[in-house]
Amino acid sequence: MAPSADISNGNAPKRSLDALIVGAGFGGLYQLHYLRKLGYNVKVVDNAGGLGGIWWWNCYPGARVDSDVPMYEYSIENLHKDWTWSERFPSWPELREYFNYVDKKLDLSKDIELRKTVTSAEFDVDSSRWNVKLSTGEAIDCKFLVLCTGFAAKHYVPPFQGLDKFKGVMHHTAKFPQDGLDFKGKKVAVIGTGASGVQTIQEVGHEVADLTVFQRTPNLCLPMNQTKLDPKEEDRLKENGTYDKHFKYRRETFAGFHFDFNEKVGADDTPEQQKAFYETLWGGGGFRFWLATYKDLLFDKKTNDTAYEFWSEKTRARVNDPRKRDIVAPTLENQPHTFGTKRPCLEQRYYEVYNQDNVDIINIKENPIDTFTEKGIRTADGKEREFDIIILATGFDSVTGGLVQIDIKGADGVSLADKWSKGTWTFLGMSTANFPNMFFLYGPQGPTAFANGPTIVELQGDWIIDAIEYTTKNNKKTIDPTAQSEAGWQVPTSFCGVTKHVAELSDITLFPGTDSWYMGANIPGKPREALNYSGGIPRYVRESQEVADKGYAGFTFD
Ligand code: N01
Repeated sequence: MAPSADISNGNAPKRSLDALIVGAGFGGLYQLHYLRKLGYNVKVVDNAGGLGGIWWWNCYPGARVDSDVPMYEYSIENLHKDWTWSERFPSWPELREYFNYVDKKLDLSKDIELRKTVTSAEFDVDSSRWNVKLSTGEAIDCKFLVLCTGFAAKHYVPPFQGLDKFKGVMHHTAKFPQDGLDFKGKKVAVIGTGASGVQTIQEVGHEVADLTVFQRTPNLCLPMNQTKLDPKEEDRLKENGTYDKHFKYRRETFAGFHFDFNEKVGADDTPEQQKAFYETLWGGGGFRFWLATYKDLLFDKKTNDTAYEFWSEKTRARVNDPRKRDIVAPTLENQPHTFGTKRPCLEQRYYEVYNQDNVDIINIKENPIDTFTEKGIRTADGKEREFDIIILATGFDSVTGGLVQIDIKGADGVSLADKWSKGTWTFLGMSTANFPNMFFLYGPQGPTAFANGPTIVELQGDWIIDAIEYTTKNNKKTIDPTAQSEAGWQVPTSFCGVTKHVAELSDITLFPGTDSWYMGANIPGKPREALNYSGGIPRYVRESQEVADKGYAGFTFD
């Protein structure tokens, strides 16, 4: 369909599209490629200055992905054949290069518009189309709106007292300067010890004059076991079908990796056997100690305790100073939360950083931040520390924040933000009632945070593309889930064979006992709820496919 000559409110020409995709990360590019192949007139818009979604924004020192090669890449169009990673866990610059490679291979850029923010989208009942406005003043009307904004599109800055008083350099990790920062010889503070904080700390610790970490909750980090990859060996693995095998298998595992939970529960093994099993997982590196361990790790506190104790002993042995050791790696008696119910992150030399004399850590649960000052940060004990640079590694309004920050109004004129203000409602984690022809992936009530990104992006991506095709081929103007289907969005667990709703399912795990972004608990005032589908990818795919196979049961068509 050619652009129409209508004039929008901003006096810019109003364009008509079959589909507008928001976000140029893994999800958005996948949608663009396949919808375009099917003949749709489609564009991607993204507020970033380049491709890669979160990997355009996440350019803080040491940022790299926690999924090992070849998990964090597309499995489509033989893209892997002509691409070689240099490290087992790729860094952000290499991830960006990968996106540029994919762009060239699939000729994507001609349909991608960067540095444009979608500010609003309103469904027009008369035309059955979405009216979308961009930050540039442009307007677009489209039949389908596909939100590929990821789970971390809205960063979070806590309302610290005096925040605007600080005269030094201050950045959030997700808004880091694209041309970097010189940390050499500087007095630096890092607030937050999630994945972003841990990676920043271990990267800058050796070059700063002085580093102070403000930690509220210890991160139960796992060894990354980073290695350089040999291109010849990678070629061999591609040629002998290993990559293809991994790509197939990742669709069949709970979390979309090339490993899966063990068939055993913790109680099946003696303490000695447990220890030997844990050693193997630990040595394997990556998320194996989390997502390839006993299948009741996230259900049974007793099993969980054995994992925590193993982690604690391993980690405490690496930190020399007893005070710092107790802060970063508490013993089981003082454990901050059950293991794995808050996202562990992978580290390379994180714990050794605390053995440096120029690095200190403050437990802000005991000694909270009182106020930011012109020169630094004052804590509750009255001590003011001076800094040249403060890094806020304080996370995101995760999963829902990136969606509801866009002013999206559905068929009944109610905004998505209002609809989800007291809790999130979706069908299959990809659609929500009264927002016809609108789909989202890697969002709430899908496997999102419990899944390797590219795996679930391809699976949900295919489902959404099929739903769009079904609607189009059947000459329907709209597809919209019913309120009943979203109310009944069942989330059975593959562990216990019990069928429960999202919240009920979550209640049988150890997740609700932990304050984490998985539960929306990191943002003051945000409803506390299970934001992710915890039944695992195979079950999720089966259920979504059943809906499609039954002619999109649970959806209405107009
Ligand atoms: O954010 P986080 P992140 N006062 O929410 C602390 C993915 N990711 O950007 O734990 C003081 O995990 C907060 O403390 P607490 C990955 O999925 C992946 O690090 O709430 N501190 C916490 O320590 C990850 O899980 C990669 O008590 C405050 C930190 O800030 C997700 O993104 C790399 C505070 C926030 O940690 C988010 O990671 C980066 C306050 N008021 C990100 N508020 C890789 O793949 C919050 N904090 C490697």
